[in-house]
Amino acid sequence: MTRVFSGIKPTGHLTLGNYLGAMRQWATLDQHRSEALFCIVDLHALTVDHDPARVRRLSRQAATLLLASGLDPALCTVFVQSHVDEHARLSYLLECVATDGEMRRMIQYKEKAARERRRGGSVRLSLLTYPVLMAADILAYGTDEVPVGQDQTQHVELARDLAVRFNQRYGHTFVVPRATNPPVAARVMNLQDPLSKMGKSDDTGPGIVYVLDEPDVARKKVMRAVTDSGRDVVYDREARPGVANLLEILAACSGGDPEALAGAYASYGDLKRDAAEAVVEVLRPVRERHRELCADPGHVEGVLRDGAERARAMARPTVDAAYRAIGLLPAASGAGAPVLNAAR
Ligand code: AQP
Repeated sequence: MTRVFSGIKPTGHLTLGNYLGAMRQWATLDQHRSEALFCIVDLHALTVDHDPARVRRLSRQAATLLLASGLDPALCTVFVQSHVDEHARLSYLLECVATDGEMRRMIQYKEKAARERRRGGSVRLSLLTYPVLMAADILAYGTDEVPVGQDQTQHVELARDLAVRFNQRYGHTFVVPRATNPPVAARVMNLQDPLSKMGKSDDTGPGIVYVLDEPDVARKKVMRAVTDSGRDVVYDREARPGVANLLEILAACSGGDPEALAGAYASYGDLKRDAAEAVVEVLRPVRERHRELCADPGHVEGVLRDGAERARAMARPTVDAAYRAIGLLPAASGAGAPVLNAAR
């Protein structure tokens, strides 16, 4: 059976981009057709300036939202990255396989490092090495497929490269994974700045629809989306990025095709109204289920506890094999363990 792994980082409130680009496909497709693991990758949230209490709160909220979006612990494994030591254990080995140049070429690193510098902050070393930890997240589970939005495709490519390099140098240890993207909305753009991705840790509040936005708030954000100077509704990502973004959002929410939908609209106003309603409707059941789950925090905790146990058992054999393959001496365990020959 295909093994699928993907994760979500508790760096902010989850957005429409996270939902359409990743979470929805995990719930409607991936958990049914594969052996799937979905992870709150909290260690990744420490790569930028963070408030510890907020990371804890957002981690709980992200876990609750994953379940609210339809992930079913009977069908898949939902857990928190820091609860499974194997991720960090493997990450160090992969740092010994990755190169400094590879890390500095990562687009997210360049963008986020520039943003930290603009804010007057310093860039954490972990921001540079985070794609290696992400590779460890993926490779520890023998993952075949990684369903992600387009922004994460480069990091999955790196995981592939590291798997291949490790296998060539030290013997076959890792499955070589590949990224999969959703057919539409693989890159939902900021409604106020349609040339930038809608990101949960961005500063432009009105351009970001959060999964937990009240319907009126979400509606207003879509109605105020920046469009373009033209008047006719055409689907052209290059020339009309604002309108193209609205068409893609509408298509993703209503099941249509952005190009075909463009022909059905005579004005931007009508398109915005329909896109706004479609967004509100697609998020409504998630918000409602989230409210119910918040009333039972013990349930979410139990899911995460069981998930971590299952994940540990799945990751350990591969990570142990990587430790042996790369040349590290296995730890002797208990009475009767072999005595090491000091001469070798
Ligand atoms: N705008 C987006 N459109 C489509 N997919 C998106 N994803 C994120 N933003 C969009 C996908 O959501 C999954 C989880 O993302 P993540 O938490 O790992 O972090 P990210 O990719 O860095 O997303 P953000 O929201 O932009 O976080 P910050 O602001 O902290 O960097 C991934 O599959 C991602 O592709």
